Amino acid sequence: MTSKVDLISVVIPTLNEAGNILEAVTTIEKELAYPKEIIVVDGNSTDGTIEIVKDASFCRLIMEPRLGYGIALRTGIKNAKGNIIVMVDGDGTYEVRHINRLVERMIEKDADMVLGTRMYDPQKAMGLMNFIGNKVITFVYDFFYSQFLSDTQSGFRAISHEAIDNVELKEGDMAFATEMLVQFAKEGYNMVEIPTTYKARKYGKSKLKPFKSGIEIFSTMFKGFLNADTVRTCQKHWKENRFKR
Ligand SMILES: Nc1nc2c(ncn2[C@@H]2O[C@H](COP(=O)(O)OP(=O)(O)OP(=O)(O)O)[C@@H](O)[C@H]2O)c(=O)[nH]1
Ligand SMILES: [Mg+2]
Repeated sequence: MTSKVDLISVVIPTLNEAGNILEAVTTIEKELAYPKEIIVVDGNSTDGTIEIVKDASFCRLIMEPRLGYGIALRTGIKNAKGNIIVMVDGDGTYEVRHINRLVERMIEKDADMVLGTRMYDPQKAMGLMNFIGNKVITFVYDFFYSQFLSDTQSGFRAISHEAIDNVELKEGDMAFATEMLVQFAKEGYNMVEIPTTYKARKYGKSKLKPFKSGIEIFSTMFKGFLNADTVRTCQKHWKENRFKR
């Protein structure tokens, strides 16, 4: 439960995002209306991302040479001082101007996590294969973990620091985002969504390897409910939380 804001730690993983990162961090610095720290976790970019972040004096740069989206986020979270963590990609695809809405909903709902869902985006900028993959993963996740999320692959989330410290997260790459949802459902943490938009990448390449990530995400979900008690526990938590959403 997060009922007040002391400090928000915005954690942004970057790997070769020189054409995207400055706009993302300056928008967050300007728009986020709460005490904040902006942490960029870079995986040894070679395209000038590091220099851009160093020049943006309001950012804290952490180097994480081990590759992987999950590893970068875990390192950022470990170094975060805020009671709320906002994670977002540094690739310019999320509407970071909506960051206050994530935090406001978190307080309003006393939530443990608020996700920005891209599924009600009128512009429909998400590629068809990513959209279908996301829908299938989300359907399986919601079914087994008793949730009603619409976009489990959203990387734009406000998270209670206390809650995330309380769960074990081991995934090193893209499945990290799903592992977090699995662990939060098991703990009975309250997760809600707000609509946000999705923009096509203007610079650089996606690091998502759909086949490898798909296998890792499905095995993360299946591993999670191998224990029959998990399904029952999640149903019980869902009933307890149903009026909070
Ligand atoms: N530090 C670090 N950051 C990474 C690594 N892999 C990806 N990232 C960053 O994590 C964010 C998400 O990666 P993306 O390549 O956008 O992957 P995605 O969002 O699943 O794919 P798209 O939907 O195509 O954008 C981006 O800001 C990347 O720069 C990594 O190994 N290390
Ligand atoms: Mg992305």
